[in-house]
Amino acid sequence: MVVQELEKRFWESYGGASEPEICRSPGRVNLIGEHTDYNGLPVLPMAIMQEILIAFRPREDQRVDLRNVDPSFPELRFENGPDIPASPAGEWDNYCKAAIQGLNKHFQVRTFRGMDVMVTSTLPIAAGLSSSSSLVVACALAYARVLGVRLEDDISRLELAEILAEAEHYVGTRGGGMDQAVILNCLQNHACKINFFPLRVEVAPLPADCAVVVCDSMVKVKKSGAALAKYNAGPRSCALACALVEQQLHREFGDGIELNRLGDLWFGPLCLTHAEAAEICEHAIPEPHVTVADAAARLKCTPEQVRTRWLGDLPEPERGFPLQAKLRHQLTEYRRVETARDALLAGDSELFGQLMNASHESCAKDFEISSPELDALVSAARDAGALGARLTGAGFGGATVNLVPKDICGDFIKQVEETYYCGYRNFDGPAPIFVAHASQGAGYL
Ligand code: NG1
Repeated sequence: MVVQELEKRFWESYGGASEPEICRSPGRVNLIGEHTDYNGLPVLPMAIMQEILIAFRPREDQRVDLRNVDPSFPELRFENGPDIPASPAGEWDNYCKAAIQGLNKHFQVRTFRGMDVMVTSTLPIAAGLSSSSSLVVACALAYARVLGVRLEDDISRLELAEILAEAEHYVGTRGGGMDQAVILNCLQNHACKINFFPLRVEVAPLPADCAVVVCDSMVKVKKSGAALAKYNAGPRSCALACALVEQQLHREFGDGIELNRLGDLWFGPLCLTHAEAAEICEHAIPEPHVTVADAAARLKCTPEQVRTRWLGDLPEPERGFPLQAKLRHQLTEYRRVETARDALLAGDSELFGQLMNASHESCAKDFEISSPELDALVSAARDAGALGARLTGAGFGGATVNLVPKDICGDFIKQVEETYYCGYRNFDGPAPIFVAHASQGAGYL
């Protein structure tokens, strides 16, 4: 139905003789492993049925014409070329520009072709369900077809995911590769455990006795807007923590060792155990807060260099950056993801739920990406019988993900509706809660 409507809207809008092709790209919900991907540490998300669909057709010229069935998205167009200038932050054509520029660079495109695009979506926006990466992937699939590049023959799904993770930095976020990887590689009824550098995906079945329930906190997080700086605080603090850990490694093992990202402690040539990595981190950052001046003194550079190399314009808290807690979240979340994968394989939903709960505490207290609304929603969900409840995605708002025994799912939804939506938010519309079903990866219809 949605597809027919999309085709109809494409014809009405663009006319022409040849039929458009259609591709789909799902959203995703992250079950566990938050803000770890950009450090090269694993994550465990699943793709969901809510999706973006694109009808597209190549054009004879270089123009890319973007229209959306939803009238709140303005019609936009741009010229394809070697260096596509970005639109102001927040414009939705940036996601398509990111995809096209990424593929142009990878395939060293010289003949820049345009396309007509009509978008429709069942994916809530700015709810932590990765609508932005889903749009990037959908646009990339459309443009790949225009270029004559065949998915899986000319480019593997893993390769495309890696290219698009990098390409999405075009919009200004310094995200990792979780979203593009799960959107392209997930399997129906499964979650994906994803490792990075190099990208590897393994699937694990979801518990048969539980439902994955997503609750939107109704606090929008537009990463193209103000939330961008909040999100980037994660990668920036971790980059500085990584530089301090690298210096500790130099002290212990000599100057030759490079630590490009925190994950290299375990996955690089160092291949440390969890206990060894934890000890190095403790020695590297022995106190809770590190000021720019402290960091400069330790890294033997100027405060300006600390800013240019690692922190950018991140505002300095009065007591300094809470790097010790940020690092603790990375170390503990990595172990939780590993155990959560084992719990899935063993069909142990209780354990999986406990790990989700512990992840939320760590995200809230150590990584500081929760909000009063997310905490209230998580606590309402636990009171209503969730085995596990946590924020999902970038944080600061957006959605929570909950593991709920199937036999209490109806009552769970009713109770969360009453406590959070009616009680806490004073909202009397239909509660934005849904049971998420794990979808297969993006592709052509
Ligand atoms: P969402 O929730 O889609 O904004 C972001 C990053 C992920 C990951 C998570 C936090 C992008 C495109 N996505 O996801 O890579 O870091 O936050 O775990 O930046």
